[in-house]
Amino acid sequence: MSAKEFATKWVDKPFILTEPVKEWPVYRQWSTDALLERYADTPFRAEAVDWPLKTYVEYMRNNRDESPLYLFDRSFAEKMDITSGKEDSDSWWTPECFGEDLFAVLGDQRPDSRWLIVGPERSGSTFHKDPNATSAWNAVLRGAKYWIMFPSSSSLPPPPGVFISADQSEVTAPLSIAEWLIGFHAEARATAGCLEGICGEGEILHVPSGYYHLVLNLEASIAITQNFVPRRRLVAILQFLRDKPDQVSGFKQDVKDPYGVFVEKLGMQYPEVLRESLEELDRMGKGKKGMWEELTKSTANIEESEFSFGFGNGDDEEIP
Ligand SMILES: O=C(O)CCC(=O)C(=O)O
Ligand SMILES: [Fe+2]
Repeated sequence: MSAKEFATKWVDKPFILTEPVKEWPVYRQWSTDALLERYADTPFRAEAVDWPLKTYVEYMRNNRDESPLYLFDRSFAEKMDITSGKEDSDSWWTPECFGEDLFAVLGDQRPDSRWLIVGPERSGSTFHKDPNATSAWNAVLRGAKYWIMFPSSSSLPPPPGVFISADQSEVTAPLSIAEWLIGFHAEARATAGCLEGICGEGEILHVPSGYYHLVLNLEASIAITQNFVPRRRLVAILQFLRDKPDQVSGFKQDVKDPYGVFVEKLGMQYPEVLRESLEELDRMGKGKKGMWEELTKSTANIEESEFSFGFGNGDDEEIP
């Protein structure tokens, strides 16, 4: 897939790419045993605890928990002394089709954006939308993950068994993944908009901004995920940062005004992009048809989907 194809046809659609991850050094090299050889004593974050990898792997191999503790570490690259990029020394990279990540303009002020994820079978993530209206990719290096996803907009209900507060600030999925599957899976699969699939070893899944998703590891898995801001979703991210400051997350304490800082940095590197996006935001605020709708109405997503994603067609619609 080219960057242009992604931007014009796929930016709002989940998909799986089967090739790019197979080139990554971490795909060739990583297994639980290989990681243990090098990082046995390195602590990684697993929910509320920091455990040396050897402790976590022992737990992972021996637990019988219904909802196993999940290793989810945002500082793995620093801890493991590895880097992302296209140099020979780099261990992984973002596939080119995803294009520019506009949060990169924030430099070291960007919010948390990448995680190492390790867990046994039955572990996973309950329904949520990704932070700050960002998009994401999730690359499976070992194991396999089952995904079930739903688009969101203010005119669509949340997935079956999922509840959101009136201001949308809280997504509550009160059940474990197993309980949700027993109680709601059949209903969810029969609900319009439901998408599901298995992302296997060496594959990478695109999570468009605003999509609800639940993820279940079918086998013990090792994955890397990264969140990003594609050009075609910039207005949604700006709107989120501006209008939902209490829900903004992942920024360091000293970034007091994420929206202001992002606008300032974007303006320095991409003045034209910023101007167009702010004009569009302004138009959306006034409830007129705007450029965002113009830009996106030709995408396959809008043509083929019966859903509205709320791109600037009135102030009753809001971008997730
Ligand atoms: O459990 C997983 O691999 C999914 C992770 C995820 O959805 C996230 O990091 O936002
Ligand atoms: Fe997610």
